[in-house]
Amino acid sequence: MFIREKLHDHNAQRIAAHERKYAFIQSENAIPADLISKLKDFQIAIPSWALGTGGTRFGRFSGGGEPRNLEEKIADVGLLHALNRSSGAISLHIPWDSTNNPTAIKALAAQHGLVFDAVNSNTFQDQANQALSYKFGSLQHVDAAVRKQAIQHNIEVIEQGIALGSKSLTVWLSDGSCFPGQLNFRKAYERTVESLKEIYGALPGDWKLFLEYKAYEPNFYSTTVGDWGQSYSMVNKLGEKAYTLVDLGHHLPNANIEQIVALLLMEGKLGGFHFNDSKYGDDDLTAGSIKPYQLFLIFNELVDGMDAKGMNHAQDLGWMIDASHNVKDPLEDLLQSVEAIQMAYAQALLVDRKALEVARNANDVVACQEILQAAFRTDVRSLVAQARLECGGALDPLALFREQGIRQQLIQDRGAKTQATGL
Ligand code: AOS
Ligand code: ZN
Ligand code: ZN
Ligand code: ZN
Repeated sequence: MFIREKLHDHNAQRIAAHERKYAFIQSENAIPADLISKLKDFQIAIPSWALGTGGTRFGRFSGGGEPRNLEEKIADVGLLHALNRSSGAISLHIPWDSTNNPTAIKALAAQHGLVFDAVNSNTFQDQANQALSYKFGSLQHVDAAVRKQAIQHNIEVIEQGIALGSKSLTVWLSDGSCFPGQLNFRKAYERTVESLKEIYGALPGDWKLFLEYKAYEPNFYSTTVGDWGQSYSMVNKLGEKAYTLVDLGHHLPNANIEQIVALLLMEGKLGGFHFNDSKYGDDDLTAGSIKPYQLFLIFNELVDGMDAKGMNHAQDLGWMIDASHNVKDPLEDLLQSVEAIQMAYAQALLVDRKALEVARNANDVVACQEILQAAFRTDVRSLVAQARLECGGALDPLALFREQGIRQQLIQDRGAKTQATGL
């Protein structure tokens, strides 16, 4: 469906304007020599569950043309990647995306230039064919048989991931309690760690385990992996392949996420991200749509911390989006998220770190703020567009998506009432 020549025409129409903007930013700023190549290397994995309109407990409104199966989800991510050349990976959720033909699925992904990012397990729902219920938790459950079932599920997810060439498992647990007294916190913690140890034991040598934390929801009194401290203490007990995963929507209001990120990174236990944005809680809105300055400040810590450790920005952490909502075309939304993430990254690469350190050491608070905000207030869209152009992507992916009537074509091919699996 995606037509290469159309991309060529699209870029040809926009190239003169782009070159003006790109020349301007270069004349006005000291752009690090490797900034464009860093942007080109930076890939952001797309979660399979964000390809359909998301739901809330109040309802779900499909926009039509949503992927009906894993093959169509891969095609959607392939489309995004063809447009922006920055979405070269897909993150699957098992059992929503289970396959009994991993070889064919892997080959299909490769045709689109995609690899498989972290695989996600699911012990927060009961599946139709499931023997025991997760109503009162999974890895924390008081009944060893339920824990065993949840452990076994995670091991199966690892096996599916191995077959697809994935290299990490993301565990997010809804385990916790809704009312005071329901749970013995200490025992729930210990049972969870014991269960995680068994899962960890099934990880191949070159894999990572990401343990995601979340303050609340669906449990509203306590969550067993409720904050970065709980996740951090658990991953430390597991071993060197276990890391904490930060989902930007999983904190209590006003948490200083950039500081959390800096410290986890310093401790060598930051594994990766679920990018999204929020006003209130785990809102899963488009990255950068509510608090773009916070996103920039997070990237500022990432660049600083990764450089201090000599880490590879593109490869050494897991970069994923976790978003889902009701009111936008999911593919357009993902294009917006990817661009917002790239812009925050580009701005962080522009920070004059030497000057910042000098200002800090002189306690020149005003200069510190000026240095950070000078980078944040730079319009870096032409830098991100240049990186896309050099990779064979579109100068304006969203515009090309619309010009090509891609959603209309998807509705034609798949139907107006399709609904992708997910929440
Ligand atoms: C849930 O709130 C978490 O963000 C998880 O990452 C979850 O697995 C994902 O949202 C898919 O449901
Ligand atoms: Zn998440
Ligand atoms: Zn979440
Ligand atoms: Zn979220």
